[in-house]
Amino acid sequence: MLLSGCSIEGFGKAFGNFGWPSRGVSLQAHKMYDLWIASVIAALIVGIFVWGLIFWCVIRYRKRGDELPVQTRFNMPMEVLYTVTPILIVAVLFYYTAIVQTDVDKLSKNPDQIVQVTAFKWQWEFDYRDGMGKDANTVASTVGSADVIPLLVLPVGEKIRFEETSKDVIHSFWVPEMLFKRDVFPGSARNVFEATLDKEGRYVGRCAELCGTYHAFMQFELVAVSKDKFDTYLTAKKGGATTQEAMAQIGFTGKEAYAVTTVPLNTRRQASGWNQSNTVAAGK
Ligand SMILES: [Cu+2]
Repeated sequence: MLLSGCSIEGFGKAFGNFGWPSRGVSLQAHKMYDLWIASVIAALIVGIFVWGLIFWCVIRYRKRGDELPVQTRFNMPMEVLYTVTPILIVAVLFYYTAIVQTDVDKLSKNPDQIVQVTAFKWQWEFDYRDGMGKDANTVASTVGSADVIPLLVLPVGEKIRFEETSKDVIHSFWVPEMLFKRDVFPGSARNVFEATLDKEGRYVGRCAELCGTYHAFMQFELVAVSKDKFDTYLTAKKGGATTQEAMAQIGFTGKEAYAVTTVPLNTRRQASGWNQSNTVAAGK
């Protein structure tokens, strides 16, 4: 009866989400979060039960004399218990993990939005596409630079298909608040995943695969907005507006037209650039 007032989310929040940043901002993230918290609860129950048994044994069977008890009593049932119990635990965890993973990896036939994520050393390009696959056309595009963090503006409540490709090495697309990352491969390997955002907001994104000297520069920002705002944004982009001009059209003006969750890292091009005659080598 006491437990009926609890929710997995409430329990997770009370304990700092057990290491996750939040419950996430997509439907897929919520499922992974719930699986994680439920697994922790199961682990705690097993843990408390085992600690109980240990302390009970320590007290109940403490030393009573110098005579050694029989060393093999109950050894067969114990061995069986030691084998069967972990298999059961793993089987249950595997079952729920498989369900959530299948769901997170599920691709639909008709996604509402298709965005191609192109990673390169050391920036991101986001292309809004008119269809699926590498032969579809780009209808609007945003590319980051050393001075401007690229924004990935997407609608909430719609199935978004992310198609990933890299121009050089392996990178990894990661929005911590989506509780999800996926490697971005060069060549013909095209990683695809789908997500449905359900919380408007601005979330930092990063490259999660060490890809070279300026790996840490590979940041972007996911801007989750309402469907109406997204349509306005995309129409403006299609009409030739810059990302910042299009952002202004949906109410993000001034500084808000740029990333708010992160800033470009200092390239120190002037201070430590190569091939410049009047500079000092880095480290001097
Ligand atoms: Cu990278």
